Amino acid sequence: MTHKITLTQFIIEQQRDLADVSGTFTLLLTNIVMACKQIAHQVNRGNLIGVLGSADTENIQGEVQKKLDIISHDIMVRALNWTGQLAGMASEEADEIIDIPLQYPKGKYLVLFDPLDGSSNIDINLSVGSIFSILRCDAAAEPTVADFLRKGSEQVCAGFVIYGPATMLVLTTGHGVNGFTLDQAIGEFILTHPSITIPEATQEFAINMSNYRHWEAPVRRYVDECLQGKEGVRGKDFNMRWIASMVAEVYRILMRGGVFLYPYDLRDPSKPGRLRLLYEANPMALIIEQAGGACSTGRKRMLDVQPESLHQRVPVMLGSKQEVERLIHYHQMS
Ligand code: AFP
Repeated sequence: MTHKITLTQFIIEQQRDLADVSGTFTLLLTNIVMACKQIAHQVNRGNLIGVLGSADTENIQGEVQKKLDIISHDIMVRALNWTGQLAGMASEEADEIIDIPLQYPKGKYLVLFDPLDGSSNIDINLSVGSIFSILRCDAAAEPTVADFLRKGSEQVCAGFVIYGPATMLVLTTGHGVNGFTLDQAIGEFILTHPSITIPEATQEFAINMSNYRHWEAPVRRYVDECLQGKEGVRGKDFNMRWIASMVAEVYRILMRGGVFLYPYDLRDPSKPGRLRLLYEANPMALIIEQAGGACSTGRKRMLDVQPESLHQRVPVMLGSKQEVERLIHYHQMS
């Protein structure tokens, strides 16, 4: 039987090659992954335990929260706040930053997360996921929001778990991207997709076409040219996908290439996009770049965007490098 490399073995072996990394980081990652296993269990049992449907509350985004949004948030906070590895947390489901309770020691990391991305799909049994981002925090006192408002290029780790037909973890610590499949029989994530790389070219784009009238001209031009197919300037036909679950779109792109767009939307200037910078766009941008792709707002490399608020939204274009570079070029020409 071939030796199965567990996530724990992988992390420890990878950390050996990195200077200045204590076991604290490995333990933190282990605890985040434990939380995701618990979320996977809740998602998988769904209606059997009455956790589907709306919680009849709203988050700071003004979006109706699903019961599983709140359950997943609580699981993540409870899995991490006691560990002594964190200085603080931030969640899509919490208006303010989450302090570490006084009875617990503090650590040198910040974790920012979307506990259940794509949750509008949970009631129709489509893939959803958890997204997380880890920053170092050397603040002596209690961290403030300012400690969280760091460029994506400062992340020390980014990952997501997709709760789909298989429960999979995709992870980067800045040294490539690796995929792990949850072996339900032993409750361990097993390395199944080492050194993931994204094809530079693609014939598949993902966008919510119903917003066409609200897009800026460069995005309309890009999509129009994809739709013109081989008779148009692109000289090839394109396929379209839209799952309305970013983790699923990003995973597909990591596996076979493609481009995902949630662009600037002219409807509400206060909401320059739907996706949130700190705990959706930035972790996905680090993963995509580490896999050889690109991620941009259309006008700026995502990892270079200076955050201005905790729940700030940004336009997102990510995936196969050639397509993102074409989109950037169209924005530059506009
Ligand atoms: P939810 O978590 O509210 O389902 O939003 C998911 C998401 O943030 C992202 O995962 C999808 O790509 C995008 O929204 C889907 O947006 P539309 O519903 O507007 O297509």
